[in-house]
Amino acid sequence: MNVCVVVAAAIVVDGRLLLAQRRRPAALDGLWELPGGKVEPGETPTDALRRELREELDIETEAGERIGVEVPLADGLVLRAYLTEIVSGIPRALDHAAIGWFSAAELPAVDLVPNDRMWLPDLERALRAS
Ligand code: 9L3
Ligand code: MG
Repeated sequence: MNVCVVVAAAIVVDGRLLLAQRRRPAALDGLWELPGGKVEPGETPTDALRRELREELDIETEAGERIGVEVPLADGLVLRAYLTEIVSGIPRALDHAAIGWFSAAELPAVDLVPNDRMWLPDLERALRAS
C-alpha cells in the first residue's frame, strides 16, 4: 500500500506555539491543529510543509527537526510534525477560521484535533525549553 504523509509544523515564537483552527471536515470544525497538509507526488515532506504554510498562513518557513511520534491516520495516511522556523512574513489565516499563539500552560486546555493531542507532551517540552 502507498503510504501518504501529512506534514504539520510546530512553530514556536517567544514561548508560544502557533495553532490554527480548522473549518473542515465537519468532524474537525472548530478544533485547533498544527498547520500543514498532504505531501503531493514529487514533493519531499519538507517541500510540502513549506508550500502548505505559504498557502495556509502566507509565511516563508524552514523545517527543522522532527517532533513527536508519527501518527497513523485513516486511509493509509501518516501524520508527522517538524519544528519549523518562520523565515519571513507574519502568519495570517488564509484557509483556517483563526490562528492563535499558546503557552505551555495554556496548551492542555486547547481543543486540539484528536490526532495532534498525541504530541502534547512533546509540544509542552519544546515550549518550556524555548
Ligand atoms: N491532519 C491532522 N492534524 C494536522 C494536520 C495538518 C492534518 N495537524 C489531518 C486532517 C486531515 C488530513 O490530515 O484528515 C489532511 O490534512 P489537510 O490537508 O486537510 O490539512
Ligand atoms: Mg491543511
